[in-house]
Amino acid sequence: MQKESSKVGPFIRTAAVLGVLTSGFFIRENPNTFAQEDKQAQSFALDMDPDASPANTPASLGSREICAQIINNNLLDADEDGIDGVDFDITAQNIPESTKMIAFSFTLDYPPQNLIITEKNTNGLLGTAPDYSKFDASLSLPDSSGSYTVSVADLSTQGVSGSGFLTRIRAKATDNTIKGNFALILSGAAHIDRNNGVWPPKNLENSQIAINEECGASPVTTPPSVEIQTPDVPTEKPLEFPSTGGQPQKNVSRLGLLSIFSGALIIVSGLKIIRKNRS
Ligand SMILES: [Ca+2]
Ligand SMILES: [Ca+2]
Repeated sequence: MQKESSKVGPFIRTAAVLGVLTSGFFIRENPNTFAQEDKQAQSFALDMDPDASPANTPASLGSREICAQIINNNLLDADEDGIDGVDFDITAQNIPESTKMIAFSFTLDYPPQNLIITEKNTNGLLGTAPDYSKFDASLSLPDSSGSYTVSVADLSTQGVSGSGFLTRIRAKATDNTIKGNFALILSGAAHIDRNNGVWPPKNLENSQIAINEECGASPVTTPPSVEIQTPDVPTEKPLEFPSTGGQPQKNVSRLGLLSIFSGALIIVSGLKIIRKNRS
């Protein structure tokens, strides 16, 4: 991302900042004023077993499992998909046709003393868009920070609606796991439409990982830095950037998309910081 940003220069960074300021204004001044029923995804959710029948696919969702168990014993057992590791999905439900997705972003908070994120697959719902051309601005892997941000855009910008998995993640046990049930928490989640609109889902649905004990065997430990709350109020109207005029376009330029995406990333990052400061 830094490499791409350096190409687009100060103009784009200015546009991104304008986007943040515009978004912040509407979020503060117009909470819940505008009907958004047909603009937001129904949910972004964590599903701890993507393969349980019916399985999740890029364009459909099966059952949702809220917990998976790892037994850290160097054997393939419990709910593991690899030795002492599990695969889980971040899914999107009902992205509306009126705000077809050209990019998405979210942050996953997880217990760093227990898990390390080693792999991800972002060829989910966004990958079903016509002429999909992936631009992946996610943090690098492996990640052991306890907070991992995924951000992916489709440079073809034709958009996609519906339901499916957004990202499939492989997480493995660390060498120093602590027994217990631990929360996995989504924040800073949104999809971005072809008109530059940034739309948080109506609901965020979290999950848990059980380490060396059964799911539900003890109360869930939540990371102290994370405050669980309802999603942020969406922007009142599409963000407007000088490079695109804020109007729907059949072929948004690469430069324009990068400006949109940069602005959106800063927005969701800023909202996350605001939430953490409140807690
Ligand atoms: Ca499932
Ligand atoms: Ca094991």
